[in-house]
Amino acid sequence: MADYREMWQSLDMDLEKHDQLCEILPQFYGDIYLSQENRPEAMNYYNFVVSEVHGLRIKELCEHRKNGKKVIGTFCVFVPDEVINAAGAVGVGLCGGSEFWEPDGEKILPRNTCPLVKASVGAKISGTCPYFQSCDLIVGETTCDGKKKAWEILNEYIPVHVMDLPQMKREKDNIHWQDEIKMFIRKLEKLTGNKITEESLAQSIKLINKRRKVLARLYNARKADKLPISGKDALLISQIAFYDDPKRFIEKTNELCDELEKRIENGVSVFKEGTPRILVTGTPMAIPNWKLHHIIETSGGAVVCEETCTGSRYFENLVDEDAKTLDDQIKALADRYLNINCACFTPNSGRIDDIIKYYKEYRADGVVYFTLPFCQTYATEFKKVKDALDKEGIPVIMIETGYSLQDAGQIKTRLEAFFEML
Ligand code: BJ8
Repeated sequence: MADYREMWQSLDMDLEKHDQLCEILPQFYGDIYLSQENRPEAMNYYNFVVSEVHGLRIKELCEHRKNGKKVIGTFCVFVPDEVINAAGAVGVGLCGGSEFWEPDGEKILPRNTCPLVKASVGAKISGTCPYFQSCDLIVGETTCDGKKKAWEILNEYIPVHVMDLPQMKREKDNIHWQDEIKMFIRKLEKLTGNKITEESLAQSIKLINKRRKVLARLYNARKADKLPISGKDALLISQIAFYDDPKRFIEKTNELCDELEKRIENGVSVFKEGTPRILVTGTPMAIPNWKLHHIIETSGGAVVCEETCTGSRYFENLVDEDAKTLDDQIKALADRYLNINCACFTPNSGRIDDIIKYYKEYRADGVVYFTLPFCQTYATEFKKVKDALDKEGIPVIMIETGYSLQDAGQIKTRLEAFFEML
């Protein structure tokens, strides 16, 4: 990597500690990703993005800021990127997926907090995440209790705007979410000095829909009998979508999809015939959390789809592009976003329907239900999901695991036994 120390210093980072993080990542990535055989050529772009994760992309963000653009950090797929983009700002996903940040998070949060929350807070207070350091504003949301309370603490370090996400999906909740989107628009207009117009919002809706479409195209390739790409690689691409420049991401991912579709035509697969096809469902996997996919794909399984926020929930359903007035566009945004089936909603039966639908569409053989420790909503929802899957005769196993690799052996043993049964 080029020398970015001056840039990191200007972002007020803890350079010594950050060096420790930079030492771990290449080895970790190499072991998990570069060890795979027969990867699509076009994965080189994503390898490059990861190798420059704290370099080139941060340099781009610094340049945007020099040119007067604002950088907005988000933690949840309910926060509408369309609004950020329409305000002429740049959005970056900030969820922490590394064990490295947990001890710092634990300095101010209870230990029995979800690792995603601990790592996200730890990334900020340790001054080792250049994305956090580049943000002018971060946007929280009222989803789980852990996140909700974390915003109050993070607000001591960086300005936070919280969107009040309803927990039910009635008409009045839709109206409430439209109001929240309006408040978010006003907040960003004030911060950026740019007015969000029907034109700018229409353009952004089209752009973000395009990103959804290319991810849907990628996932479509995973429905093939012969899998042209590993689940691990697909997960990485979804994770990168959260912080890469949207236009470039769309272009590069379309190139990759061209290659995948050719592979399907030619019957090229990255797995040997008969490998059990696995649908993963549950909590999001923030970069660089590749643990479960790696274990599955080195224990005799192949991940064909993720019903998660770093998977289908991020790209399914488009925003209606025909909405003309600002009010209609806001309504179209609320309609699309409130279709996301997160376990923080009650009831959340739409998620069960999605799991069954994807299980069939991707021709999966079994379901791995993933939950991060202390995520009560997803852990509790397992009962309802399992009952429904049992009724359908769909095999499911629950894996609750955090970021540490200590339990990897034990998970591997359980998964091997599960795959054998399929
Ligand atoms: S829409 S899944 S991104 S809230 S932080 S709820 S894992 S205890 S992330 Fe999420 Fe939005 Fe829902 Fe998706 Fe559990 Fe952890 Fe909370 Fe989490």
